[in-house]
Amino acid sequence: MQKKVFECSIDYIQVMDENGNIDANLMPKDVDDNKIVEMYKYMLFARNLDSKTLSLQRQGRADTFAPLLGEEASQIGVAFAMRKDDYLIPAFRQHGIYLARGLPIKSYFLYWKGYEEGNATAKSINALPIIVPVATQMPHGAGVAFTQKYLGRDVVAVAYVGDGGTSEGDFYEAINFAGVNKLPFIAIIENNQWAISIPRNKQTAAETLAQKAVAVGIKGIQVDGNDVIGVYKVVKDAIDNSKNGPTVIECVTYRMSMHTTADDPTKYRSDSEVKAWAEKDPLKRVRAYLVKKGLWNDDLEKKTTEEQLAQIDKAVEEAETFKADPKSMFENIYSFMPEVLKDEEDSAVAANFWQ
Ligand SMILES: Cc1ncc(C[n+]2csc(CCOP(=O)(O)OP(=O)(O)O)c2C)c(N)n1
Ligand SMILES: [Mg+2]
Repeated sequence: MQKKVFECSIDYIQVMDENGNIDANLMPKDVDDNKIVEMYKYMLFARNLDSKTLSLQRQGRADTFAPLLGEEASQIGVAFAMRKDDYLIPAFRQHGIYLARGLPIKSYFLYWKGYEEGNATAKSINALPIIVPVATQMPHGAGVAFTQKYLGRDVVAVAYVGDGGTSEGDFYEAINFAGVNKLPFIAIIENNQWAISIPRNKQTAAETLAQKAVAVGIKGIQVDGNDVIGVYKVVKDAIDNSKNGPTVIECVTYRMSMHTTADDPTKYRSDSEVKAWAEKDPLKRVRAYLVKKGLWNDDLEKKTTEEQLAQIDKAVEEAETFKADPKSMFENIYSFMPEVLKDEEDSAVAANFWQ
């Protein structure tokens, strides 16, 4: 006897195409033109924050960081769909969603200047700190979701991972655990086509990354990650369905810039590839839509950018004049302070070495 015991397929969603045309059948009911303007402003803000951080890094005023250029929709769409009490578990390239969730910009700069105080504020927006070890945040995210379910709260944990991160055991373990326990967990795969210099096609033989969800018995869906409304829609649907269990959402996007400021992408990818993706720029299509409707123009773009840059400059100034409490580097490691660490703290204080 032979029979088919399982079959599957993965849907791809796009609500707004590259030219700013909307598929009315898929348009979420709660998205109107005002909301689209707000989404656009946040995408612009994320882009401005990104370019300012890059310029500071080049001047030696910020540490190395991972730019988000090109990935704005995969973050702002999620931010707009999430509710206030939902938890955000980022990786290391998610400053756009941090910004839209209300993280003070000063905190973001403090982090990239090497001060842990910058990370601590994430708590105030129900977010975990920036997490650099690839995919280790995923089991934490599943744990957060488990806690929320255990406490009977209607709260979802939304965790980010890169295309490269989906090859890590941590990713699989997290979605497997979330599936078994039907957790309110959403895994956002920010598939930007590259894991440093490893292209997506060297990452896995699987045709989509979303289908990894199928192996653990949960829902997987692919979305145009450069379409902010599409991203909003799939995340909103996943939140609405979170009482029934988790969802894996693959946002198909592109890292337009370098992996980090320590990387030179021209060494491993072609200009033509970058140019082709520039056509799919997440801001370009929304701007085209809004301009066509008379809701946006060059003057508004200039004025909004100036206002955003002024806010960013103020935050930079605050971060640059920040006086850290040196003891904080000893105090936030363990829930109690072991003797050996206390000795180190005492001798550092005695030597006054940070002066
Ligand atoms: C466990 C671990 N291995 C290796 C690294 C070095 N590393 C940092 S980012 C990165 C690639 C991540 O690619 P992806 O998951 O696609 O995320 P992206 O950087 O594209 O956002 C690697 C290998 C790390 N930080 N942690
Ligand atoms: Mg990647």
